[in-house]
Amino acid sequence: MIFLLAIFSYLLGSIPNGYLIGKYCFKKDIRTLGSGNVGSTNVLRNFGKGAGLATFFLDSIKGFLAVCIADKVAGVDAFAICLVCVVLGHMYSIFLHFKSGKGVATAFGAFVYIDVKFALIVLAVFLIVVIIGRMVSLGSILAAFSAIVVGYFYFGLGKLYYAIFISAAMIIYKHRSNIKRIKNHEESKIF
Ligand code: NKO
Repeated sequence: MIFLLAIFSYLLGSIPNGYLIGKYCFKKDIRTLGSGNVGSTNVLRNFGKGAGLATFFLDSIKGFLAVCIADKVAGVDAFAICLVCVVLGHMYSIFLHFKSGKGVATAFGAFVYIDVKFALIVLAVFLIVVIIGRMVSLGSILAAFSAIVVGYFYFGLGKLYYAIFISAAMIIYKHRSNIKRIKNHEESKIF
């Protein structure tokens, strides 16, 4: 059962909302624009607020739904695994030749289901960094880092924490081109 839920989560995560919105609403391939990322920041950058918000909402829903369904069907062990799978699906989509998003909105949606207070702490870190640093990527990287630190104190060592750790570490890894740009003072400032 857990295996089926994991596959389902990966496929759900693979749905490339940002790419689909670009293709069907704007007749453009988001992967060829801006940072080339299919995430909501790049969609907002290129197609405006409505498209960016829709992408954020739909990408978050994928994370929320994957852990919610896994929890209802099979409990905490399943939803820890499905958290990693839905984020992996978003990052390495089977529909986009395994090159897609950075996992931020999808992990956030899953965090909201797992624990709203924990999600709000991570969101606060994201917002503070974005307001001060004026870079969404830096906000995402430090929010992911905060999830690793805060998650340890909040949930303690266990399957759920390991899943949060792996998801957040993957998010940071997926931002490596952003990290290079930040170091070279070349990262785009809002947005
Ligand atoms: O195009 O490379 P880019 O500059 O687009 O994009 C960098 C960006 C990629 O991520 C996204 C999704 C942005 C979502 C923004 C709203 C997020 C609000 C919640 C943040 C909570 C962070 C959770 C971290 C989970 C470990 O970074």
